[in-house]
Order: sequence, then structure tokens, then C-alpha cells
Amino acid sequence: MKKTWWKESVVYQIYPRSFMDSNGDGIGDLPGILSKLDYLKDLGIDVIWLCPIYQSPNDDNGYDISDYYEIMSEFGAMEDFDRLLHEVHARGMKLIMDLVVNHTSDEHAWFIESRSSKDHPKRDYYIWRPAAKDGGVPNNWESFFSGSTWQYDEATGEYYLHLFSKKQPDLNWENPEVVADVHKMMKWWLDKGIDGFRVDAINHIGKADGFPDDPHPEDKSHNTGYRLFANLPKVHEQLQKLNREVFSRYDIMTVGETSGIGPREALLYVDENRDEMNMVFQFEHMSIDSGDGGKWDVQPWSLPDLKQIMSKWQTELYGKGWNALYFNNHDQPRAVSRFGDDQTYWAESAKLLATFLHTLCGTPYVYQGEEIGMTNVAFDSIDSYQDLESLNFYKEKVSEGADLAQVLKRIHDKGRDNARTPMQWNDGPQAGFTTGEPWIQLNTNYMDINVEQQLLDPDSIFNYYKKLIQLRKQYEVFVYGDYQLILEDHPEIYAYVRTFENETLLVILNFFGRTPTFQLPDCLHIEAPELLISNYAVAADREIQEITLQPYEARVYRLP
Ligand code: TEU
Ligand code: CA
Repeated sequence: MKKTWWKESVVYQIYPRSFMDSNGDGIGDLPGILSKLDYLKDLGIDVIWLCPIYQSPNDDNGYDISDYYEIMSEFGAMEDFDRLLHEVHARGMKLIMDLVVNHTSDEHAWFIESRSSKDHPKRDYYIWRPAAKDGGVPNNWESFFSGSTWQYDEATGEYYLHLFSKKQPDLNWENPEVVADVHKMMKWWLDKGIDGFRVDAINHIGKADGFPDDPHPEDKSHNTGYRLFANLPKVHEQLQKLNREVFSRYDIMTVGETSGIGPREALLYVDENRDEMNMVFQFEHMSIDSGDGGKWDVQPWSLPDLKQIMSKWQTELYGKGWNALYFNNHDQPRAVSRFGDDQTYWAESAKLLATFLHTLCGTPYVYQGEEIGMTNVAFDSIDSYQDLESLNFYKEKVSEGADLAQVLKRIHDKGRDNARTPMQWNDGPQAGFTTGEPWIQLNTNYMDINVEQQLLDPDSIFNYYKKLIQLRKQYEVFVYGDYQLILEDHPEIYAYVRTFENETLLVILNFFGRTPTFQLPDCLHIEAPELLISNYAVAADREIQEITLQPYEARVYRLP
């Protein structure tokens, strides 16, 4: 297996709007990030992934870009970015940017020109269609953010396609001029010295020829049309070209966001011989708690499901392509609330999930606040929510006459604002995030959960993450070891062995609040193992044939 820096790295994801505000306007910004670089270095982070910081009217907090060559005014100026990049590098860290090229903002100059007339040279930068024969929308495709993917535009009497919000028109990747302009823009940033890209919604850049109706609108596992605009062969053609003409010319890392695939399809993106991307964010483990009652319906998840999914990814990619590991990001609820217990066993379960994240084969991604165990938030009223996906969902449900308490419950469980409340730096006013009014309400638990307090506590979640990250650097087996599941059918304990050259790790994770007994399988003969890390004090006893585990207990042993 080829060894590279991005396999050995731990990535930290920053959602700039909610990270640190430097000037009291309530909005996180680039100087704010700059002021926290030493904090990230102390944690042991190698790479920072910055969510979009380009000029944007913020319909979707920067995922709607109106100018790829400018910094969002609220976040600062290009000099702030250059200084940030310089200071990241000065600390021996790297920085990757979010690349949003499935769509732009409707306020991007290209779209303004495109919509101006049917024969404008930029018309085909976007996807325009006349009304269907019945005079309605061109097909039955549904947007990720509710409603049709088609928006009627008065000026020319046609519809444009938007898989996300109507202020995020999809670029037309069939147009070679679009492709050339995107490549040019990427090179411009890479020439500045950035270290790679997280490639947003890249599996959606190809759409089925002729824009046919989805024949299965009754299938609610995805929005209608999904199968006709996700992971099509066209996407791979573009990625191969992108790799040839852009990625391969720089020493960078690339991670694509690709929902709707299993490991077999993932290998089309990440097989080291195919030259597309280094790794992808898959979504299978994010759906183990999805019920079949439509968007954001939650059901209890089961550990055997999680084991089955993670084991499949671990074994099928091993030696061929690389995994991206995550349980949190800016689109998902907080993992400690979702897969742990944010009440009784808050710290224990946060550390358990951290252990899992750092002991699998792949590159771990830590999302801001995860390293201190930040939790979900449940605002009382829809008026406190900011995310357009939640707001659109609520509106749609209101128009359907749904039970609004139920709808708010779904938003509490799954809405994206769970991940977007401000970073909790201390227990002072506004958690130290801003001296002004934050753009979104804080989670009121910042008195108990904050960075300042955890830096002082050797047993904190923060210090546990720090230790795990150090261990990954100390022992290659954490990074490169293979993966072998043991106790496959155990409903509460997740355990596995990692082996690389002559090093072996044994990972034991009790995923719930009970006290099951771990039995070492007969096939493993182990003497005098060394305990590398655990989230409870463990007696000096080195006997591990049989262990009664504490709630959410996690242990990692190194076997001689
Ligand atoms: O998310 C896109 C995204 O999650 C879809 O590509 C995915 O296929 C779908 O949600 C699966 O259920 C990214 C960003 O992470 C998000 O914040 C943006 O709102 C979105 O793209 C639009 O840019
Ligand atoms: Ca600010």
C-alpha cells in the first residue's frame, strides 16, 4: 500500500460562520479562525477543511457562490485568506477548500447572463428546459431542499434546473466552456498554495440524457429523480479529466462528497489505479437511523447494522482505495446525541465514538465542536432556525397540514442547525464566540461544555481526542493496518483487530449504557497486551480473556 501524507493526516472541518467571530458582528470570520490555529495545532490536527468562504449571498451559507475569486465580505478579504494560509503552513498544517461546482448562486455573473436571453453566449452554462406538454414543470424530479428541481423564469419563459435551492442553479457540465472555466478557477486556488479540495456534491454533476421522469416516485428512500442525477458514468468521465488536467499536477488531497453508493461504486471514485479522487464521504452509515416515513423520520439504529456497513467499507476498500471516516459534519446532527448518550454518559459516549473514529482504517475527519462533545440543540420555535433546508421542510409540511409538533421533532432530531450553533469556547457571554449577537442562537449548555474548561481537565473529551491523534502518529498500524471484525453478532460490543507488519491492535467498544461481558475469541492468543488508551481507569490487570465492560467503555490494546 502506498504511504502518503493524506492517509496519515487527521482533518478538522471548520464551518467558518460558527467558528470564531473577531469583530463582534456575530458572524465567524477568517481572522477568527486565525486566532484559533494554535488551538488546532495543540489538538494535533494536520489538515483544515474550510467550508465555503467565497463571495455568496448566503442562501445556503456559502454553498451558493456568486464569485469564486473573492472572499465573502462577512468573512474578510483576500489578504485575510492569504495570511491564514501562510499561518497554517507556518505551523506545519495544511488547508483544503470546499469546491462547490455542481451549482453556483443565481447571483453569479454567469447565471445573470444566462437567464438574460435564450441566445446569450452564456445560456448553456446552466440547464434550461421548456415547460412540459401539459404546461407544467419539465419532469417529476424533486429538489433536496423540497419542491420541484425546476424553477420557471419569466424573462425567457423557460425553467432552469436546481437540485438544491432555487438560488443554486446547476451548472451544465456538458458544456466544455463550463468545464474549462471550472478547471481554470481550481488552478487559480491551487497556484495560491492550497493543499486540496473537498468536492461538494460531485456525484450530481451528470444528469440523465433527455431529463426523463423518474419511473419510481413512490420510492421514498431518496428524493424523486435521485437515480437520474446521482453517480452516473458521466461523473467519472469528468473526474478523470479533472484529475488529468488539474489534480495530478499538484501534491494535494481530494475528498469527494458522494451519497448513494456502496464500496463497489466507491471504488470507481477512489481506486488508486483509476486516478479520480483520493477518498469519498459515503453516506451508508448515516442512514442506519432513518425510518421509512419520509424525510428525517428517525428509527432506533442497531449495532449489527453499523458493523455490517463499516466492515464492508473497511474490507472492500483495503489495499485498493482509501476511506474517509466521519460521524459528524455541518449537515448531520451531532454524533454524541445521535449514536451516543448526551445525558447520562455524555463524556463516555463521546470518547467511545472518538475511539471508533480514530481506530478504523482511513482518514478521520473531526467536525468543529466534536472534540469537546458538543450536542444537538432543540429550539422551541421554528423562528429560531436558520437553515433553509429545515425552513423549507417546515413550510412544505405546513402546506400539507401535517402535525407541526411532529415536524419540529424531526428538525430537532435531524436538522442541520444542530451542527451549526456557535463553537463553545468558554462559559462567558456568548460562549466566547462573539462580543455581539450571534447569527444563530447558542446551545445553552456552553456553561458545561466548552473549550476553556476542557483544556484544563486532563480527563476531558478534548484531551482524549488529542491522545488518540498522537497514537495515530506513533503507531503505523492505526493508519495502515487491515481490519478484522470479531464477535460479529454481538448486539452491544463492537470489537476488531487491526494488523500491519508486526503490529496488532485490539479495539473493544461497548456501544450502549449496559455492562456486557467481552470474551476474547479462542482463535486469538494474547499475552501481556499493552493498554494504549481507554475511557475508564482500567486496573493494572492485564488479563483480557474476559472483561465486564462499563457503559460506553472503549479500550485499545497493542499486542506484542
Ligand atoms: O451537501 C449535498 C448533499 O448532502 C447531497 O449531495 C446529498 O446527495 C444528499 O443530501 C443525500 O441525502 C452539500 C453540502 O454539504 C451542503 O451543506 C450543501 O447545502 C449542499 O451540498 C449544496 O451545496
Ligand atoms: Ca465577524
